[in-house]
Amino acid sequence: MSLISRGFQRRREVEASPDRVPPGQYVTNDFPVLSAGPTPRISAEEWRFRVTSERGEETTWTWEEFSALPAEAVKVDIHCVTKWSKLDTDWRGVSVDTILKGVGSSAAFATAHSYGGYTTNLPVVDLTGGKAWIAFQYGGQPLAPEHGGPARLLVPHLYFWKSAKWIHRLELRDSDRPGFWESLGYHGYGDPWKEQRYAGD
Ligand SMILES: Nc1nc2c(c(=O)[nH]1)N[C@H]1C(S)=C(S)[C@@H](COP(=O)(O)O)O[C@H]1N2
Ligand SMILES: [Mo]
Repeated sequence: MSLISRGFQRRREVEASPDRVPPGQYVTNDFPVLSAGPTPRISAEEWRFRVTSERGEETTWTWEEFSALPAEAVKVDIHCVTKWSKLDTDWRGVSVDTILKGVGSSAAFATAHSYGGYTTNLPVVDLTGGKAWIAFQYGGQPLAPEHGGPARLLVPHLYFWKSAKWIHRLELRDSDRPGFWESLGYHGYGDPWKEQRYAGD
């Protein structure tokens, strides 16, 4: 019974917004947790976020300093390579533009490093221009540890594996370098509208 009604609901949502659901994706109302390892538990006191430039210069924010940065509400659709999409997710975060404002860099690539060792690579142009955030709230609540709290990268226009949970460092680089999933065969860029799931797609 519940299976049937859930199926109907899903189909209705997909039909209501075909322009918002990339090929091969289905809409879910759940918020699945996908983590390649255990959930790191990082307190606000020990949390640090740093940006390192291609010249090795380092900028570090404590939680207090990060919390003082201008933040914005973000409502976006997210798309996981395992084929679920979730529409109108509500976040609060600091734009990566804000983060990079004081950092002198002309690097073309970035690697996001997480507490726990996860990494993922992105072009800097996909992190700037209002396209990416360091998100610290979801649904009006502090971001739960399972979903990347205290703070995670949010890059909704790419598959969600690019949105590194428990982000610890943004490494700005002159050259691209595959991250964790990218080294294991996932696509280097990951555009859900082009179904760039695996290398070669
Ligand atoms: N640090 C870290 N970030 C990560 C992952 C991970 O395993 N570790 N998984 C990625 C993948 S594959 C997805 S789909 C999303 C899942 O985010 P969620 O658990 O909040 O749904 O986080 C991404 N960011
Ligand atoms: Mo994923």
